[in-house]
Amino acid sequence: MTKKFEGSDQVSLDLLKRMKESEIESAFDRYDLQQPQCGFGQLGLCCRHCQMGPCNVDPFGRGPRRGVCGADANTIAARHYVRIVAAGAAAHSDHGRSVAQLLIAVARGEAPGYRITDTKKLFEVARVFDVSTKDRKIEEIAEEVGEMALAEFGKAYGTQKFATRAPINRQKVWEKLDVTPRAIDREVTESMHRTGMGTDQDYNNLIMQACRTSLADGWGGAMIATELQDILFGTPKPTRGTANLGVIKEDEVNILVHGHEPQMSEMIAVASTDEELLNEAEAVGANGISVAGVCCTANEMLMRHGIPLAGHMKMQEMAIATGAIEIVTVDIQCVMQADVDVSGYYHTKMITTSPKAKITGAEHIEINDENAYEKAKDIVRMAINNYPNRDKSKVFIPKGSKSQLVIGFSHETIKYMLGGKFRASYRPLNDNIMNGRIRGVAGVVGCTSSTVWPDQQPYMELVKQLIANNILVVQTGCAAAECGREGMMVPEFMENAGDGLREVCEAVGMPPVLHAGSCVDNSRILIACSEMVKEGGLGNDISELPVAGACFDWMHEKALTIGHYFVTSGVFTIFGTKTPVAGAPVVDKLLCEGLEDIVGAKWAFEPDVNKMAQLMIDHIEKKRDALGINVKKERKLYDMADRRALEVEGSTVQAGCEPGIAHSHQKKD
Ligand code: SF4
Ligand code: MSK
Repeated sequence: MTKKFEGSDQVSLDLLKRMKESEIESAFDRYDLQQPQCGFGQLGLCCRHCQMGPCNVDPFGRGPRRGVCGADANTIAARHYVRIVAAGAAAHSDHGRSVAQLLIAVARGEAPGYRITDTKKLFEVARVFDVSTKDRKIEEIAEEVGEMALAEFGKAYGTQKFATRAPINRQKVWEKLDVTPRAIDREVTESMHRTGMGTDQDYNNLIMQACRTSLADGWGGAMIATELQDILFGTPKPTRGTANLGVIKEDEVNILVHGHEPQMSEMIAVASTDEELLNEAEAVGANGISVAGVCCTANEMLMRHGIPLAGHMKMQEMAIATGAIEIVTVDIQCVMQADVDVSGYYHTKMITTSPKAKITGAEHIEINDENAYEKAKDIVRMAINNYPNRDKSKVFIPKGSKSQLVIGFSHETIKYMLGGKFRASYRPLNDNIMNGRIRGVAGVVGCTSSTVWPDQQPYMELVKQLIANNILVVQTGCAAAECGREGMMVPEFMENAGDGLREVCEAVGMPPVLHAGSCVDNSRILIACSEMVKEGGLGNDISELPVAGACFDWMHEKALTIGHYFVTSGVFTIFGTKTPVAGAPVVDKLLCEGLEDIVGAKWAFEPDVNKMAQLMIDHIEKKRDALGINVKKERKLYDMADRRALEVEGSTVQAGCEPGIAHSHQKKD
């Protein structure tokens, strides 16, 4: 049975009820039908890496203690763990590769419809990649930056260039352990090789490869995705937006964009403003064309253009079940195959757009760098032509289900908001942490899943407890979407913060819960942590900062990879699920205790949200004690010499992006 808690997501509950009445199966139904799920799999003790298997190990010692090849529980569980991390790294990184390819195409003039938007960010990335900017055209610089980024995936020698943005002491930890990530593809390939039958059979060595591979994601592929997307589409800055299923318009042509890469959704958004198409929409009786996002595509579009967010991962079927969607257009990752079935109950058409992600039963219209705008127009036109097929008796958009939110807190924006336009700086944040108004910072990120019934809202509970304890919260991914649609990302929500945090939020005019982007954008949090170290006063490494990371409800492999790169970067990280290596207590102990002595941070797995919050609060206070900032003392002012002594590399860009595209487009009279 699904777990049941107290909660209040009435919108999702109403939609699920409606689906039940219409005999439409949801992921929650399928989750129940899957019970009981395989115990060996849940414990990480199932191996099918060769044809002598599948093998499993009985954790109670009543059955086999080894696989046919002799692999024991530790090896099987650690190999399983490494493969999850490798798969997550592959997903984020392949996304990053597409963005690098697009940047090159734009620079060469081969991608009509796209342009370079943020030249400041381009110059910053050029600096990290040692690309000369002197007396060169923007396109030349962009092409070389794109080529350099692409080389990070397959270069024969050397390590990830973005890893040099970490504090020097963190880089030294990685060098000592020999986990500084090499080429991204190499780390993923090597992980697959090592975890095959008969190769790496030492759980310590395997977990070190998980460290290396996860860093290739966080400080490699995912960071490439984030930074190059900012160059192309703009670095997010604070924008007002709306979220929840109420953003779907009863009287307009509705297009849902779902997936992860902004390439497709950006073009759909632009095409929806085309005057000719708006005329066509009017001709079929619609009052305009509305675009809304699901999953991380929603986060990307919301924070760059204020395009509304319909829902997060576990709401994708519900969004279609409003009956008011003409087209769902998807690219990669977190798209449920069942969306085709739900669409089939309505007039809704489902369109796949990436050659990497076709779905049986969906129509495929490939969007590539050269044809993007034309194909996006075709898709919008299909939606318009489908509008007259909408069955009004099936439409159900819950009333009042729309929240306001403020989004777009890139690490540059946070710096700018705190320090001001002319002296963007993390100094005020560090000072407020040192004087105790803010106790620390928590990243509450990651997935939502159908293992958590919508009448419970653990992310809300966790975030409320953290801000009440004066911990500033930064969010990404579906966790951000969940809290955003519940109205937690407006400045007024500071009423729920502790006195100190509220005072700072009032002074700066920002919410106590900051939306920093999609799941690849966790790399923004890595940079923010590095900047905090660079600013001085909070130790010389990320592992000394009073910060913690959390994901209550991880679903995709990417989330575990994110968790592991945060731990390997020095951040205590806690997931609200059972440990994925429960059947191998020795490996679990390495993750949840041993890693602290090795990389300076560790994992925790705690399904009780109250205990989870307390563990994060305790950790932050422990770090404050270690820094000596819980003891009242004379303030140490850092001068330039002190800062130079910290020897930390870091980004210095300020936020900047182009004006947003309106989310709903109505024909001008
Ligand atoms: Fe079984 Fe070993 Fe083959 Fe895994 S690798 S399936 S444990 S024989
Ligand atoms: S979409 S990876 S459910 S955050 Fe990025 Fe959400 Fe997790 Fe997918």
